[in-house]
Amino acid sequence: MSIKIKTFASLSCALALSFGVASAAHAAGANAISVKDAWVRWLPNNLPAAGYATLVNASDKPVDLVDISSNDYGDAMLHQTVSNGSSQKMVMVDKLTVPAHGQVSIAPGGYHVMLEDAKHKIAPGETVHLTLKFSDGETLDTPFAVKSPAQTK
Ligand SMILES: [Cu+2]
Repeated sequence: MSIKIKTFASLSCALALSFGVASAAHAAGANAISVKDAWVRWLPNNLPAAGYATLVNASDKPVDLVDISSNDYGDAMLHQTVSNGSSQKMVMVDKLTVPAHGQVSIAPGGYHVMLEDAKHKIAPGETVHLTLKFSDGETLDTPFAVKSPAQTK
């Protein structure tokens, strides 16, 4: 009798597991956020690069970009350039809200993704990947086109 109960318990466990996988797959098919015009301004001599993109929210709720990571760079952080009188400085940004049915641009002069400590040689013309994590649980592995400063003029 006790063996029978054990078998039943592990079967329901397996069912719960497969349901979990199915609902995760469903959520991934209904992403609220999409990314367009993703590119990186590359600089020579291992200088930090800057990533830019436009985030589009198709849902009726605001969604925050809460984390950025990359297999191509040791460090990926969201920064904002702010004017301080005649000078400019960069500040760390914890989260960036993409408004409901709206979009936000990570663009030169405003926000940028600071990319430091490249893990391998990266050159213009290549593609790097940034993993963007959002407050609704979405994770987007996003290709960014690497461009030289001359290509972005
Ligand atoms: Cu920066």
